[in-house]
Amino acid sequence: MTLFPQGAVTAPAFATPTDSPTHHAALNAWVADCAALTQPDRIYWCDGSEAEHDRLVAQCLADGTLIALNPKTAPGSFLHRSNPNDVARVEHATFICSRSKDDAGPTNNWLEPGEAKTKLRTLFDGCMRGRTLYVIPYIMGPVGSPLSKVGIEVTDSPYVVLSMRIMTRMGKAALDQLGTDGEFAPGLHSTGNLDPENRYICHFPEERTIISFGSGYGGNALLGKKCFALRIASVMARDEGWLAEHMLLLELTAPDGERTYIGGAFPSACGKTNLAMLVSPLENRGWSVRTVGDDIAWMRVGPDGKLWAINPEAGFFGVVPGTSLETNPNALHTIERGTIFTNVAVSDDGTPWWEGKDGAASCPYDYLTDWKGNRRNVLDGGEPFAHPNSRFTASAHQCPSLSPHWEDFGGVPIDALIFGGRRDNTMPLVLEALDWNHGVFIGATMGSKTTAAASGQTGVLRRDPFAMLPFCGYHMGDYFAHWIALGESIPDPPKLFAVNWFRKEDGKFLWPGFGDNVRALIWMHERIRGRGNALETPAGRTPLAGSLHMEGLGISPERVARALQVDKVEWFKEADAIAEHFARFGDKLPPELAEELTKLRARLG
Ligand code: O2Y
Ligand code: MN
Repeated sequence: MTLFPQGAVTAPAFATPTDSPTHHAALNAWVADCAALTQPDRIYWCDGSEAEHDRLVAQCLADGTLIALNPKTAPGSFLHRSNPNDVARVEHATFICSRSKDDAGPTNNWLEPGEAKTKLRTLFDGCMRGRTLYVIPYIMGPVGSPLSKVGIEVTDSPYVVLSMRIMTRMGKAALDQLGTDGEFAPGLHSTGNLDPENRYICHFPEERTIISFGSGYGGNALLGKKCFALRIASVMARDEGWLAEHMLLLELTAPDGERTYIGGAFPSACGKTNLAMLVSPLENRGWSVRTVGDDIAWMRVGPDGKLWAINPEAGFFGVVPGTSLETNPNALHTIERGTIFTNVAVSDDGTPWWEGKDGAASCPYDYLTDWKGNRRNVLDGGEPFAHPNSRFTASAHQCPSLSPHWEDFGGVPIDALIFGGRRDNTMPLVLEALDWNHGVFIGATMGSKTTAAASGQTGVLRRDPFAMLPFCGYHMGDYFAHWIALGESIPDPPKLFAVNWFRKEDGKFLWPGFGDNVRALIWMHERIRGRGNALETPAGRTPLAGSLHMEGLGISPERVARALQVDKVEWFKEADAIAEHFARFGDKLPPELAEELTKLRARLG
């Protein structure tokens, strides 16, 4: 595999395979190629050991990449401050470099692969001079699982190495899994000089390759996450007949011990991590929720005809602001120790702080150092102290609600998939699809109101099919067709549902959300087993009055009914908006979805 075929590169002496811990010829050749282009002073192959971690942390503390936090209030945790111009994913600088523009589709930025490589070659030329090139072998998925895949990230960022160590199974285990000729997805990353004008997150789907330049932040730099596990993996999944989805995975256990596994697609900022780590208010009645994953699911048909899913990640890269004992106690406990915080505020005694941390209580500090490093009086107002997209990176093992099955080799058997969004109206609290194609129609037409956390205009409805708009590595029309086709090949498919926790009346949320969302999950559990009463509406099936578990819910049955209502006038408008949305996909829109729209209109009368 030659990453930069026009580079005519000669590997420097230190990049010979004899210095590498692997006899994987393609991997050694590729690392040598990267090194010849970027010209680092050193090449370091990460083994994932504790000793390596400690050395890297010491180095990062010494050069200011990390700041140690209070060992009593945040043991083993560190603060990283990113460049203020580099604080989020950059959709405008994210490219799908497929050979044909048509394969990238209307929802992706496209660059011709040769043109992209020419541009990238110039940017990467000598960019690691004076620096260390780290080779990170990593596994997405449980070690040794047939559902796992190996990636290699070459980077010049020790922060990326430390983060990938949390987010993936990294180091020797990955090289062992790869052997001497296993397949891997190559990734090359450099923070470069962090010039936003020279920021490129490029994906070459046919080569399963990722090249990222000019950002050190999250999804742009931790290449195993959005770049590999979604954009590249979605193409692999299309080619190989499986699904790589932007979905949380959770386990719901009933009082009789029966378990239901649910995958959920939600756009960013819709409370996905909160749902994955939900604390059930009905735990004392035997209904509990455990976490399998909070962001990504890889799913395949198993020998029993069901869809089986793994969480390819090993940690959480979650939004910090708003995380409190009230909103997400499991996340709060997860990040009590051993966590890398990025762009949060810090108190004078080195305790990490963010807006919403204290819930209803007021901030206990007089002064805080904000995410940019400025010490300010908390009463001064002004910009938030923690960046709204500040993040925690923490191992899944630290999560108190982690399911014992979260890294089962074969994955967990999926009973239901849910599509959610943040909508003021139209979409009821919970809706069961009439059949597979209707469920795909629901996924394909998902919409969500944009929030401050996303770039662009806020408060407008953005259609985000399957919550994959920024993450699908190929034409979204083909992606819909893949979902339709897969439905026919799953002998025992999951039931499909829509949810909307955010419906409003007079500017106020109708539904309390958070832990009470378990009530919608319980109804799904019942429906899957042929129980739980449903009302047929033109939009799908909703819980019939009395069929939602209401014990301890602090709102009236009338209010619940309004949260569940399917309003025909709203749905007529929705059908028109869907037609407009579908027009984007031209002749790539599967006829089955056009037919679903016709059927919706017919049901509406
Ligand atoms: O801003 C970033 O780089 C992270 S975005 C992100 C991180 C974790 C999980 N999901 C997302 C997302 O945008 O969906
Ligand atoms: Mn996500």
